[in-house]
Amino acid sequence: MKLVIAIVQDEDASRLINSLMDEGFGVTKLATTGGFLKSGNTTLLAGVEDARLQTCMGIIEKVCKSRKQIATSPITMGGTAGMYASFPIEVTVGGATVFVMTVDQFVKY
Ligand code: 2BA
Repeated sequence: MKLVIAIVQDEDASRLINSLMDEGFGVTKLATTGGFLKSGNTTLLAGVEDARLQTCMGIIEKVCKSRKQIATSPITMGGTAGMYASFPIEVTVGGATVFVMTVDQFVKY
């Protein structure tokens, strides 16, 4: 069995959960925050039988879209004067950042 950890954009989360559950996958949703943009994203946990891993990955790839976002990057100016300014940068986020881990044991009590 594998544990799929998928970090996705909030906009894609509901559709992805519905698509996975329609195919019989169990899913847990976590509200998370990206370290770079400091904005909300969604992390899904799914325990998946090895034989169904590619089906799960295919659904994630199909549903999750990449999007451009504007982030603000701080820069220091003026050396010892210690002035700070920020400028906007465009980053492409997603579709999905996915980790696949091997599960040693899966138990439901
Ligand atoms: P964030 O950390 O908020 O990053 C959002 C997007 O900002 C990233 O999209 C990437 O395009 C850009 N970015 C991140 N760090 C950067 C940097 N140091 N300089 C310039 N641009 C940078 P994605 O790569 O698609 O990542 C989306 C979200 O997935 C991330 O949100 C983070 O929550 C998670 N993530 C990505 N890589 C990860 C990793 N190696 N481990 C854990 N979480 C990860």
